[in-house]
Amino acid sequence: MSYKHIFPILIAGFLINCSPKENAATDHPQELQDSVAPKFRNQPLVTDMFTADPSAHVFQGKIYIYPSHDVESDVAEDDLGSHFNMADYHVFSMDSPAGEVNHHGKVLDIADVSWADRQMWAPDAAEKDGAYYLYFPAKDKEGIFRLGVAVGKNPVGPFVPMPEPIAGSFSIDPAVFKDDDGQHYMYWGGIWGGQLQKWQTGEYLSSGDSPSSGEPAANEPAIAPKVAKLSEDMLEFGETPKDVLLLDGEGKAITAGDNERRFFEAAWLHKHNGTYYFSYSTGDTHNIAYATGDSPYGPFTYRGVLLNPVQGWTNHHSVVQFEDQWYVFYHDTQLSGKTHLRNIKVAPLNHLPDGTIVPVDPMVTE
Ligand code: FUB
Repeated sequence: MSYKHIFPILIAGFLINCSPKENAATDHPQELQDSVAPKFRNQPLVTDMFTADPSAHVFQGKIYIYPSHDVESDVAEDDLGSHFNMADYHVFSMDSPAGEVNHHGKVLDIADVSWADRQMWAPDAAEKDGAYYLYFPAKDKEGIFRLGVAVGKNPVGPFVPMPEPIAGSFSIDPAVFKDDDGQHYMYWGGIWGGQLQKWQTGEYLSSGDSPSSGEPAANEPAIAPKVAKLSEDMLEFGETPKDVLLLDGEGKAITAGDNERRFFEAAWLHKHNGTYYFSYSTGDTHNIAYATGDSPYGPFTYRGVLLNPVQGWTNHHSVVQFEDQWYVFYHDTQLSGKTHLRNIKVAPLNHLPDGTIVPVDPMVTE
């Protein structure tokens, strides 16, 4: 991903891009500045630290959130997201989406993960038979992203990491879906800084320094995210990973040049009324898009945008049902204005009778 160049963000972008005369914010009275400043529809859930990539689940009747823990570090900003240099995970819970947010503290530190070297990116969690599993990406000592798993006795950890990454794992952003029959599936992958394009032969191939080098030609099928059943013990892939096929409305593969719709990172799966919804970030076009299918393996047909671009380059979400209402958890950069220092938020999400989703607009535009 190219996290260096902050997306010219909605109305904030308007301010930045204005002519000097229009942009003379200090010349304007406060009311006028307020009228053109970004208006956030929702407020940060956590304000005393930076949090991102919120994976939310209902365990034991409560909402648990597993986010990335964004930090400032001495690593220089680059187009591969090296400055997203996170080193631990914290867990949060809420009795309801409108309730107080409880911080359960640090549950895993990179110092305790023997194989991991840096960049603990977007995690997820799952429950099976009363045990809890925290899945996370990190770069190994060779600078290659792998997926790790850590095990806990309750949703708030602490989590004890396995000594090796999941065998055969690669790239970033693991998301775990439990189907109605109890089978867990992992979805993952991310192009550019997430390295998925380097694995197209099944082996890691350095594809050059540009974040997008190694991508197919614009008219070829886009790089596919991955899916695999998890093993019975939740610690391994239970099968050879498969491609998740994303199709357009005519049954054709979405192409690499279709930046508004092609997969970039941040996979998530939820099931509503028997339909599987695969949602994901389109990266450099900043949408959270969704596609539907009849099987957890897909193929999934593109249906639209679930969450419009947020303030900040990255867009990353999770979708969860609490009681009778669905919610989208997401992040933006309201607190910092910096693309690598994000804050998590939540908004209601609504499915229509025809199976489409009403897009959530994170900004108030009217
Ligand atoms: O938080 C680091 C990375 O930023 C995540 O892994 C991506 O999905 C993006 O949100």
